[in-house]
Amino acid sequence: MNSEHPEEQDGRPVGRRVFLGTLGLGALGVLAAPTLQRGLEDFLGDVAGKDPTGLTGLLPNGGGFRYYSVAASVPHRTAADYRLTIDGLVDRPRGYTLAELRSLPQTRLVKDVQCVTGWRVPGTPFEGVRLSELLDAAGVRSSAKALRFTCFDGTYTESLTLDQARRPDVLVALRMQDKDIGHDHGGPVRLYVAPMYFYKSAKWLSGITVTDRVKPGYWENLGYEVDAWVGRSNGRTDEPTS
Ligand SMILES: Nc1nc2c(c(=O)[nH]1)N[C@H]1C(S)=C(S)[C@@H](COP(=O)(O)O)O[C@H]1N2
Ligand SMILES: [Mo]
Repeated sequence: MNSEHPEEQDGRPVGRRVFLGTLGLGALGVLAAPTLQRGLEDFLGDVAGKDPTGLTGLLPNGGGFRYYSVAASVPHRTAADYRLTIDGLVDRPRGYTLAELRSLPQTRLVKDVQCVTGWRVPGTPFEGVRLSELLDAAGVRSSAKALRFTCFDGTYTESLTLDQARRPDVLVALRMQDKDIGHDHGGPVRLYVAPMYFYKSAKWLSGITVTDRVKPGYWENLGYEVDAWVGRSNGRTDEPTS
């Protein structure tokens, strides 16, 4: 067993809490997908960790990424019908089309992607609009403390504190791996929270609501940390490589 896979360590409290929480939901789709996926992921994780030759590029979802969705099916959105709404404790709530987001200044980051289950994709380029820029444009009120993110899969949610959201390495991402983000990776727009585990990077992003307190997101309600700093949360002790 690979010690990079914290969920496999017997008695690890977070993993067990997550597993029981998932069972408690009784939703077969939610339980089945990750469970069936795990065996393959262990294999892929080992390959990604030990074989630098690019073998993972030949596997489904090449480049080392695993496909994740807690929703059984997700509608497709294009430039014609995509909207991102910013509302809540702001002076100027509004919706953005994809063209409007593309017309704003774009920031490019190249960092490692790290899933909490152990797999990692080093040096992945993401590009998009700094979340801080959208917040400034919306005029965040003084009573605001946090953000709640919603997705057009209808199920997934995420959260950040306002301080976290204002970091320069947090993007509303339009491009990943130097391509427009495709549907499977959460396109046309996903969140990208570079310093945190990849579950914070909500796919199919459709709503940002400014709130007066943190409302834990989907995985956080099932036991994962709200402050998901890579290497400093979820029981991991290793440090990120960049
Ligand atoms: N809407 C949505 N966003 C999501 C998820 C999800 O299930 N639904 N899974 C999260 C997790 S746990 C990971 S590791 C990444 C996976 O992104 P990928 O499918 O592009 O590899 O998306 C994150 N964002
Ligand atoms: Mo993940």
